[in-house]
Amino acid sequence: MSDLPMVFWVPLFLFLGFLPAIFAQEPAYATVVVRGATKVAETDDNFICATIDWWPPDKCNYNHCPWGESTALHLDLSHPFLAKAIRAFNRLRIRIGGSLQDQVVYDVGALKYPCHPFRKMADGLFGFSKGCLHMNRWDELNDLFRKTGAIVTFGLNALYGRHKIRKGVWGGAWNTTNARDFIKYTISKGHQIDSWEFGNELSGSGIGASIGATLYGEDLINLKAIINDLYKNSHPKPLILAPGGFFDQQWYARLLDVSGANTVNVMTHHIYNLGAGDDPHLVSKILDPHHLSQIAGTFINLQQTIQRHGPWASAWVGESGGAYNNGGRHVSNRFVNSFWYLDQLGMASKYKTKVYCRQTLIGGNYGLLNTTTFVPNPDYYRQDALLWHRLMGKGVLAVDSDASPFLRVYAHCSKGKAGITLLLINLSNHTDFRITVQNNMNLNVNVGEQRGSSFLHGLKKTVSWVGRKASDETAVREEYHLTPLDGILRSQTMVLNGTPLELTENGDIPTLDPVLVDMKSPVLIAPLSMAFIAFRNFEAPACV
Ligand SMILES: *[C@@H]1O[C@H](CO)[C@@H](O)[C@H](O)[C@H]1NC(C)=O
Ligand SMILES: *[C@@H]1O[C@H](CO)[C@@H](O)[C@H](O)[C@H]1NC(C)=O
Ligand SMILES: *[C@@H]1O[C@H](CO)[C@@H](O)[C@H](O)[C@H]1NC(C)=O
Ligand SMILES: CC(=O)N[C@H]1CO[C@H](CO)[C@@H](O)[C@@H]1O
Repeated sequence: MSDLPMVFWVPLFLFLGFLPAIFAQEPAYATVVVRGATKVAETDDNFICATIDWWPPDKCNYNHCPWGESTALHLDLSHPFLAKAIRAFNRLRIRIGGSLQDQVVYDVGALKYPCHPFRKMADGLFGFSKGCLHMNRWDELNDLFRKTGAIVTFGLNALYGRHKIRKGVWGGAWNTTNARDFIKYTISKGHQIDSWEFGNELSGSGIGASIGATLYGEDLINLKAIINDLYKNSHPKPLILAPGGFFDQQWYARLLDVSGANTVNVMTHHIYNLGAGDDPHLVSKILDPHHLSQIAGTFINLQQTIQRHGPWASAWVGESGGAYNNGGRHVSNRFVNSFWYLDQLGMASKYKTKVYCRQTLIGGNYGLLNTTTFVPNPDYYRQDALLWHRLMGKGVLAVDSDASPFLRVYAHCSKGKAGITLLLINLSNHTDFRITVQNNMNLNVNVGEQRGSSFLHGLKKTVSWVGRKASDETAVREEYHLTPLDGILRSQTMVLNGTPLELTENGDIPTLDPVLVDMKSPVLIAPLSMAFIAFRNFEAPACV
């Protein structure tokens, strides 16, 4: 290394610094082949979405009450970090919904209830009374959304006017009056709503309450008529989403059959594939490729159901928090959760999901922002949230790899520029992957290091290259490596290319800069790390 000029010492040091385990580990060589002509799916322009829930501060599980003042009725909308965090996405989707949404009444029109927040009620659904949304609070929420460019989905109260007919099953007609008055008010105020969702977790056997698919389908025909009437002068009209529950093949099929062509625009489903928030095995499930892949079956079955029963509809993940009952304490808001979240984003988009809503933007243990300080947790920056949003375009490409299942690989068209971006997730705790990336159209895009040649040699080439010709964008690729601070999986601080990500003194989101690496060197992925790798000059006709 002594022959390197001074100018190269800094990048070399950084490069070594963010791959701490590199000399200690056995490398594994792998080849990743991207099929640049084959688009397997396309997401919405705004794929990343986060939720705001309705839980009151006294919602507790496992002797812990992690919501605080973080939900739709309580959230401090004037907190400067909140607006900055939303605005940084330059169009974050926000879905307002959750378990209590079907017990929300809107303080508008002929409402007969006094406007009280949720209160503990032993025999209430989920242990709470009805709760009420004041219209001035609704206006304030919309002011925040307008000034931050958020794209809003709002979940309507599908239990309004119904009653319990037997344990866990609700019946009777949905009383449309309150929702209609609310939508009318919303339009009169000029609040822009991208989509109205009907009900929360009432599908199949339901969570707390369920409704038969036939009745639900009929309600959706009524809701469609209301939307068409109230928005008769608007083009396009807001979308209708349903049912915002757990996928149940028969129930979803029936819903599409009964509601009929073009009634439901989006079939939403929820994912909590890590189990209960107090499961002591959350971390091992997150790092287990077999466990992560199990949910693929749900994505595939949902696609088939839509193909057969409602090809006019698309699929969104309307809510997904990993672990249910508020998420896992010291897990869902830590670095390690990003392995799950990033992988979910990759898998969901590969299986034709248009939008993915993370539970939550703020609140519970799974918030992207800290509930009390509003400082971003690791997942906010992760692949999933901000980096994904900035780097991954909507075209999803076919990709093959000969690596072990512990290396997870996803390929997208780059966002807003030429070429492709790979997401690589290394779930192994001891294997460095050295990856040669190839284009099946042009098998020598990245020649990579010859197997067996020394890593230092490759590194030296890489570093000196950056120094000499960094302006030639086509001969370098951009790499964003994500690791936990001090190598601690449960760290709350995410490290990007060796630099811990922290808000600036003004509470602004830090810049997320790549390192530039010579195209000819292999891609190195350290154990238990993730990386986005952007290639500019990658011939991908599917992306044009
Ligand atoms: C529906 O709810 C409204 C109040 O929002 C109430 O005035 C009306 O009587 C209800 N309709 C039925 C059929 O219960
Ligand atoms: C939020 O941040 C505070 C201050 O850093 C910390 O003490 C607290 O544990 C964080 N909350 C969560 C749920 O991580
Ligand atoms: C990797 O994980 C296994 C099982 O979880 C553990 O036994 C082993 O010590 C770990 N290796 C390293 C290098 O951390
Ligand atoms: C090929 C490989 O690296 N396999 C290892 C991946 O990591 C897991 C757990 O960290 C090991 O059990 C595998 O042997």
